[in-house]
Amino acid sequence: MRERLNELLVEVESFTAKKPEQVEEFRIKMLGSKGVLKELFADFKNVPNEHKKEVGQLINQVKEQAQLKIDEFKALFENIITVDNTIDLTKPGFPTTVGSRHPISLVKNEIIEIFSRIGFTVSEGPEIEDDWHNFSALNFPPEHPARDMQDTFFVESESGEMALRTHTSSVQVRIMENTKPPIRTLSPGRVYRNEAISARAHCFFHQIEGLYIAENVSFADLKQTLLYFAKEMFGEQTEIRLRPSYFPFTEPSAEVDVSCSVCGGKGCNVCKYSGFLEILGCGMVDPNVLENCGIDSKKYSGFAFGMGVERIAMLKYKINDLRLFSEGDVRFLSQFKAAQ
Ligand code: 2NM
Repeated sequence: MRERLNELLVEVESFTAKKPEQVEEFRIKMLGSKGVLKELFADFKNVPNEHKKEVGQLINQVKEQAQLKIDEFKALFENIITVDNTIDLTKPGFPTTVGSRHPISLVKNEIIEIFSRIGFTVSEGPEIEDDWHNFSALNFPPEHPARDMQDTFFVESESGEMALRTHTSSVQVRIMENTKPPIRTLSPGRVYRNEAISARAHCFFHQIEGLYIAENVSFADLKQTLLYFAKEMFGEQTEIRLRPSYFPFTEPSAEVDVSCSVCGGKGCNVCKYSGFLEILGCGMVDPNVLENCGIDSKKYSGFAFGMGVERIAMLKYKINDLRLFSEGDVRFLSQFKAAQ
């Protein structure tokens, strides 16, 4: 009988249930009116007197343990948390899965960090703009062919025709209108262009534009600032190259290339054997733009630059399709650094 009781004790202690039915089955088997314990109590009279005490204690132990198990699983299935000293409340919880930062955010934050070290602040503005802030103030006259450079999404509104901003220079117009120089600011944000979506083009992307306006700001200041940025972003060995270009809001204007960080400028398939990669556009702010925004162009001068965040992220992480940035595919996104 003692052997049978010890076996039962092991059975009770190892009992687990996945469904309430299993708990009921167990209760009937152990404590029911035709259950195992009923049988054992009935047999108890046959136990020799000298063993009665020991066997009696064992039977009670099996009964109590079985009842505890039943209570425990009943509580579990009814979602009741029983506080007893068999639960360690100081145990750490199950970890939740933490998401990762989007590569656009990672690169944007890195660029902001680099420029903040030389005194640039961050300014933001609306994504739906009027003609003045997106075009006219920036030296795009009504019929200027430069308006065709950017296929714009127009929006009808009660206050007239509005547009989804085609660049974040519109934010800088607002800053210039409201701030007395010196101005040193960075405008990150989403911009929109009416383009067919492909691996190389999208109808929206992210830009960071920089603006520095003070007395005696020169093209040399612009070049040195961009060289500092290129070295911080792509490594100390990085060189920059400026090519003449055209933008309506800057004169002179330039396109900036950095030496290819993959081949060190020797030529490879990433830089198409040119040794250089185009990363941004820049120039000296056109005096017309300064005057449009109420800044005295005889006293002040400034430089501005703009870059596509996707383009920098593609170079940095060797991504070959723009669409990956906006499709939300977790297989792509989870490869980037976890959020803190
Ligand atoms: C670029 C290239 C060159 C630019 C100009 C201005 C402003 F507001 F000062 F006129 N902001 N950003 C600029 C200049 C942007 O992006 C490729």
